[in-house]
Amino acid sequence: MREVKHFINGEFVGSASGKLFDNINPATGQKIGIVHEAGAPEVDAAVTAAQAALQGDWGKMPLAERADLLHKLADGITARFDEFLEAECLDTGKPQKLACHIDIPRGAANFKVFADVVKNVPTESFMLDTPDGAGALNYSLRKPKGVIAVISPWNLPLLLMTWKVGPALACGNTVVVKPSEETPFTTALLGEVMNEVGIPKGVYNVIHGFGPNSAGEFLTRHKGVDGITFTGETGTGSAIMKAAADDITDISFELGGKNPAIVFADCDMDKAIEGTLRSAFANCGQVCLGTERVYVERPVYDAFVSRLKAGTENLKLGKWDDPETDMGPLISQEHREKVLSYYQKAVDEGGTVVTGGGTPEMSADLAQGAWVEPTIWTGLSDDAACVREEIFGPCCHIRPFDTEEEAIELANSTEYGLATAIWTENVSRAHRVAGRIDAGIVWVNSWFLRDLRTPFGGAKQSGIGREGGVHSLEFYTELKNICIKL
Ligand code: NAD
Ligand code: 6OD
Repeated sequence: MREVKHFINGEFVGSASGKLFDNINPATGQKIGIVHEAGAPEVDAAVTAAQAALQGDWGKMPLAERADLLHKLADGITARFDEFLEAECLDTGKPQKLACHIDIPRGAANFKVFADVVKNVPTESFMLDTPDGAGALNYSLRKPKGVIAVISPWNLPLLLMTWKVGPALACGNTVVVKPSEETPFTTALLGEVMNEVGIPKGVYNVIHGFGPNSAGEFLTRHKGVDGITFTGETGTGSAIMKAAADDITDISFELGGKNPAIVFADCDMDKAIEGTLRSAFANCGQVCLGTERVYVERPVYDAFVSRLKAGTENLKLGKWDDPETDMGPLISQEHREKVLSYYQKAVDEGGTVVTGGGTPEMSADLAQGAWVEPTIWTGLSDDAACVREEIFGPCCHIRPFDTEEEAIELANSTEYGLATAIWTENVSRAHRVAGRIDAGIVWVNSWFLRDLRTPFGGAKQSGIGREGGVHSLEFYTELKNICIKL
């Protein structure tokens, strides 16, 4: 049984109130830890420590030294790879097959990539003519924004948290992180590595708890916070935006999606099936970039449905440490209820269940877990709830289309705009269609293939701003122009 405390000013501390909550393994339903819940005093202590660190060694540290430390931090995560892997898999139930290729390596890489980006980004300069002929030189400097509040979700806990902490620290900021209440382990473990590699006290702080009227809300409303970067549901983004409005605090949001895949008849069907199996079912469908709507050109529609069904029925559900496991449980019983309510709605709305649609039989030790079957539907109307609303479970709806124009219209007919996958071997079509999709990311013949130098974020209700590569600097630094009259 783990006890998870806050990490404030380089030390693990409990809550003054003594408030605790349970941490549950979603695969078994068993309690695996107790977590301290932060109240306003702990949030205040964390923000104060982060402010002080900006004035101390961290604020004065040369960039090259800071970047070296972030490389050491990444190496420190890798050195404790198995501990991070186990912690992440116990918290989420996700299979090690996934976490050891995505969550943990990316958790480390996020520090190295941004340390290198920050060292190599130039700023602009302009010469201005002046009436006296002497001119003026303008140049820009990037300064850290200050204390960054990082609020992260449970689906890829370490990856998504470090995706924000990496650039924040690389730019010289300090952070207060509020991980999801469902997945506190790896964020806490990272505190140990921060101390091991010598990151100064107060640079990385963690407070645990919930959202409304708890650690999350206290943090977003704290006057010492200079920027809020958030990944999570669109509705939560709206609540945080309201909290941020009071002090005009800057925000960066990565929110929900209802992502389409478009499968053209000229695709390589093997690639399209393999890619869609991953995009619909990886992480038990709990990836914001995941595919929940699949549009397939009519000549290959039947073949696609039947091959995706066969692939889905081959997925092995099981324990995280079984190397054969393809899919774990959902994150919680509460989320399971939500996903199962959509499974019911699909039937009520006249959909055909191609496969799945219910709960699987699991062995006795997993019987209390948050398991659902990977599910495919056909035959739903375009305005059905399961076609419009983000479910965030292992399910997708497949619908035929006849023309490229129709496919683009269907793909764009959503209030979200995060990601789209296009499957075609026709290179002209790939460019043409990709250019017309209203989303932050379009993959052609792939999915979740990430180059961390590229802009990442969502259009419409899927987010505000872009992070990744130099784009992260727009949020994590304050750009200052200096004008020198010569
Ligand atoms: P969530 O919005 O419920 O919670 C995210 C975080 O916000 C948690 O730490 C939570 O405690 C906190 N929170 C909740 N209410 C808050 C409030 N009022 N004030 C401050 N903090 C608050 O999201 P989730 O259920 O953890 O994650 C799933 C969602 O995240 C899905 O909608 C998914 O699409 C989205 N997501 C988006 C991206 C992206 O890059 N666009 C990535 C991953 C997940
Ligand atoms: O790969 C990333 O950088 C990233 N932010 C992925 C988001 C996945 C959402 O679940």
